[in-house]
Amino acid sequence: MTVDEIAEGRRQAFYQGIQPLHLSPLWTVLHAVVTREPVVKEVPHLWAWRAVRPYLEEAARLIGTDEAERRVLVLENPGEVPHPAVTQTLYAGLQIILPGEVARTHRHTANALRFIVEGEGAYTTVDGEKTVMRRGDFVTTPIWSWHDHGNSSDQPMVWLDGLDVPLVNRLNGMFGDPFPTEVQPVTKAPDDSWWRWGQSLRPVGDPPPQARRASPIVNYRYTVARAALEALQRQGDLDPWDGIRLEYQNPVTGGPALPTMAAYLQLLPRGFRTASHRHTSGTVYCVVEGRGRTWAGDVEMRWEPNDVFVVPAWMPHRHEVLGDEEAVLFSFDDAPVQRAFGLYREDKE
Ligand code: GTQ
Repeated sequence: MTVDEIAEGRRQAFYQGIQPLHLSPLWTVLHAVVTREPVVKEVPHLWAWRAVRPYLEEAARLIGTDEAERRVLVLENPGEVPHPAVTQTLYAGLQIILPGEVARTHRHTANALRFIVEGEGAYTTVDGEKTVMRRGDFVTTPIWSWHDHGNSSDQPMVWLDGLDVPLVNRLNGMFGDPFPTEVQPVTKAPDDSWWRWGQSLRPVGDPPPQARRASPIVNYRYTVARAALEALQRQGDLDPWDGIRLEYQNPVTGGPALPTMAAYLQLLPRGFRTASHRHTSGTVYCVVEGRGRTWAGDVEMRWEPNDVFVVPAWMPHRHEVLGDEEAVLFSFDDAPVQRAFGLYREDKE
């Protein structure tokens, strides 16, 4: 035995000796713990609407909302993330609600957002404010707000749910409650929060609802956000990496719509190809209009309306619009959390 082998043998014996005391040597794993860059476990993936839609319908035949509470197909990242999760910190799912159904009232500490993919006329009520939703609307359900969904239209309705569930669970912060009744009482006028806060006007003497650090606005309408994109496109200001990308803003703080999640609506003109960049926030996209492809690392994802795809944190990505229409993409990410702790970084090529 060489001197080195003898030394290594003594070390191994030492490591085994300290194990029962629940101790371990840092020096054998230091380079795996403090890495030069993030080691990201989530992988790029696209859920094609065409493939998923029939299973939503089948789920609706198999189970009712009374039993399921929320009838959702979770978009599970194929990588090694703590499930259910679409990235290390974010959760995404497609929720279907049939005419006449109710998804009963509850609240939880996870923040939630919805982006309406199909249908028109179902509603969400958030803390007493009822909003009737249409395709492309962006709806917030902040931490600890009572919310229920119902469909009083004559067609199924489908939306994308985005929640910070993996993050909240990692932080041991999950609490949840059922409301005493299935449907909560509606105590406010329809879209009350939009009229109070969404018009660059604010009610005098109305204290800004800052406590939850979330936007007071329940429903940001697609028609409004789409018109803003259109106006900016006419102006011709195109960001090489993002085209025209608007963030849904908390009008009280100027910050993100939810404390942990930011949401965006983005227009990429006909034939546009973005430059490549990467950032420490992972992003979930939902295609609203047009078709195209996105490269994330080596993976090419071809998309069309209602497809959902995920670009992992810190992975270089770029978009290209195909066909003869412009493209509109909704997206959400965990950038607010990263920024809050000084962790956000972006790398532009
Ligand atoms: O609609 O309240 O996809 O509580 C996961 C958890 C949706 C909801 C989800 C939820 C909801």
